[in-house]
Amino acid sequence: GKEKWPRGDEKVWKAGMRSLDKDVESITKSFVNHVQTSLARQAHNLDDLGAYQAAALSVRDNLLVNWNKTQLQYMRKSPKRAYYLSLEFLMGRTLDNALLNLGLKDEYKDGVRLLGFNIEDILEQERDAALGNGGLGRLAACYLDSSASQELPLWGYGLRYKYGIFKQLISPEGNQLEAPDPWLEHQNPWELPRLDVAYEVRFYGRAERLGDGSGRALWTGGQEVLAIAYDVMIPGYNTATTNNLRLWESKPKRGFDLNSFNAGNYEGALSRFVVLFADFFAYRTFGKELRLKQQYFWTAASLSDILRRFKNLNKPMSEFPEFVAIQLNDTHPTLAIPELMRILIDEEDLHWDAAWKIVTNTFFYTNHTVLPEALEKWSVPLVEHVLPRHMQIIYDIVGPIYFCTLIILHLTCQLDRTCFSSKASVSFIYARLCALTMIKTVAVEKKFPGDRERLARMSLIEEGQPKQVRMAHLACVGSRKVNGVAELHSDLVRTTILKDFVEFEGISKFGNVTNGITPRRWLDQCNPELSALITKALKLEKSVWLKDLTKLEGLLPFAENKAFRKEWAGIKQRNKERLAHYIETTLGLTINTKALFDVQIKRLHEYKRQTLNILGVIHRYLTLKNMTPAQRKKVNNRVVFFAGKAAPGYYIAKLTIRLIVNVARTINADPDTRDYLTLYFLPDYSVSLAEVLIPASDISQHISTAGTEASGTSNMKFCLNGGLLLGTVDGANIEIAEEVGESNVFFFGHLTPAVEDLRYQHLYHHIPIEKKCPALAHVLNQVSLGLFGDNEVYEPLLNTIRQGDYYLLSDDFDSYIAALAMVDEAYSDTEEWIKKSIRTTAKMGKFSSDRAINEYAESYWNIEATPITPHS
Ligand code: GL7
Repeated sequence: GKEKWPRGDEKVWKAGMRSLDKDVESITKSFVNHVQTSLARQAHNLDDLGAYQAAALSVRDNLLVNWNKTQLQYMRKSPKRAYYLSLEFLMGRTLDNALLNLGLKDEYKDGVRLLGFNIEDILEQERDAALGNGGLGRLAACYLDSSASQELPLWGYGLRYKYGIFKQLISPEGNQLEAPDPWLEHQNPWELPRLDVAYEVRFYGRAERLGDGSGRALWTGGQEVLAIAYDVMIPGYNTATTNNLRLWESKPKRGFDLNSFNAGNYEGALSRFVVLFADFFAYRTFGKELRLKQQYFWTAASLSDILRRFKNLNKPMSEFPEFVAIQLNDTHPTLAIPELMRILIDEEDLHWDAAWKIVTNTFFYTNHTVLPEALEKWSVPLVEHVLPRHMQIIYDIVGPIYFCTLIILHLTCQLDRTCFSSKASVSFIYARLCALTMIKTVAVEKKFPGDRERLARMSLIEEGQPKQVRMAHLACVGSRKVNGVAELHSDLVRTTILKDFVEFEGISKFGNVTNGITPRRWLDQCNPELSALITKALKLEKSVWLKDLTKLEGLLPFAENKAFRKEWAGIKQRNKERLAHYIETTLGLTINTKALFDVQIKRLHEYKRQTLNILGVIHRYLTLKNMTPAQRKKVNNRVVFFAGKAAPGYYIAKLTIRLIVNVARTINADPDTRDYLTLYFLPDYSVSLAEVLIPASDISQHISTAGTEASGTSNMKFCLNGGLLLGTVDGANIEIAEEVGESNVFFFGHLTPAVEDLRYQHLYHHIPIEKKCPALAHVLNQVSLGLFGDNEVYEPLLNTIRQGDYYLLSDDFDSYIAALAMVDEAYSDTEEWIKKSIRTTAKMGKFSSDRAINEYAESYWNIEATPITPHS
């Protein structure tokens, strides 16, 4: 029977419940209370950091009021829920966002002022939660904000890394140095340890098939660890809905490992897993086993948690996909597919086909890159070692395909020993030849008779030494639907990396959801003055347009209004001054704010072509040097900003940073040119730094080789803040141009379909760079000759262009320089420029992450908004 609750007298319970703070008085009371009882401090010894902690704890109390209501109502209404599995969540700071979403910004500002503090100083105390690398991790954070704001029942699942992405330091020579980011050093007020929510996760050991033809197996031995939950509250904007982000920490199962402890390896004995990999390519070069264990630890714990919640509903297992949708953010959580199969078959006693049906109706896979070097592959021996049962299951998924391949190739006698390691395995797979799934596989052969290459291409296992599991193929066959992150990228997914699967499974499985960004953080918070001006112009409540960003279109007529343009430009100017002030106080550098601000901020990567940008800057510098002083006076002043981290092992990317730093040193010191052109590399790029840089930009650069940047999301942030875009015809740039009109963006460079041919030409019909692109050759030579010091140091970087030029800098350089000139020309016409800026912001409605999350909810997950009633 069900226990009655609450225990005791309901009225007494209700009277004891905390309610939301609404006025300054209750806020100051709660603040002082936390100073006294949570921090054990007093008025006389409270600094800004302490004040931040007290403010954060009192805000957290408010979040928890809503969080509790939300979780209770989800439990009572039991709607279908979605789960967003992401190895990265790049949250940035929380306090300001929580205040905005709760609608308590002004009250807190007044409250802390009464107590002798300044809210801005308090906000500055918070460290970024930087549990991610770049766009993929920040996208996950924006989607959490939007899911709560759109009242969707969605939880995030991730890892509670002990260290965030490394802190980037730049040495005097211009080298990137990496320092750890122990972000949990001070207690983190935004998380709630759930020491009672714990699951066991196993690694290694032995998996033995039962040999009864059922496909079931027993997985025993090895090592077991515990996953412990930490919850992070995710408040929606202007709604009571407060969703959850559950992060897992690892703990040894029994006390701790005494052997390691005695050997002085205390840290190692505790949690080894929870370090962030500082690059989505990094796992290829080191720590592969650790990364595999991380991925499994996190997916296994998350699935256990999801299953426990589902079981509370008392529904038959077959209804699982009617209550649960699981989104795989890239292939990182793909082990969830064999893991759910394992649970359903080995623990829940389901038949293979019933289990496979559940799995393939539960998962959804988003691909975030088509770059071959970034597609995850796991070596078969490694998976066999760490996760022996999962390797069997993966083979059971591919088995029939394999079998067919072998039959087709008339090689049935040479059954691969590692593949079919036991008789039981062979008989199981053989049994399944007759099962339904097989009919499909046989259909490959029927549909494409004799197409051996196709079968090899489609296999989940890549031949070679060692064999490798292709995670994108596994994610694809195990999911209900697959999508890319911008129109062009989704097309590339359909026509390149998953082409065979499209032909086999039908195009309707392969969709697109163009990325989005949350306008709360990326406009209202980071650019409050612009937000206020927009509210005034639109004559709408801020809460209306911030939740329906297409309302920004109402700004279009204001482009023709001179007084409005003046206000608009004034805000841009003050944002430049804010950035200059920030740089002055943090780096001690003085920035010329009467100049065009040109910004490229993103991870350092050859495909993103920061090199093209810096070579363009050098070209500009050399041109200025050749001018007379009178000629120079006619040139637009330009300040170029770079920021971004390079993966610690990525030599060429680090060399690019070094070149930027040393070019900056030379040209910023040159009295001939420094009034017209200066250059800065801002160290330690982060979400918080982006929030100061983006509103100050006139032009931002998104100049990847066509077809390589899946979407990009900072491009949307700049444009939302009235910065214009200089870019290639790639990723979401294309859709931005579609919205704002091509006359409001600066496009250049070759298009995606040309890229393959150009690369072929580089290889087989090489034209020396002096002939092909003299302007670029000249720039390269100046670097080689030591104009920026560092003789010889840059040769490996320059040689990537002189030889092979995989990212096509020599093909795009001339049109890039021409596009920069067009920017100059357009910027000279100030009024026209401001019009472009206003029109750009006005047409950014499509790129709200609210739109994107609703597309996932409707067309993928089939979940519905579940409003939370504040009083219950
Ligand atoms: C990325 C893409 O490179 C980027 O273009 C995209 O905007 C982002 C979010 O979809 O995903 N893919 C990837 O692996 N990383 C990205 O930032 C790290």
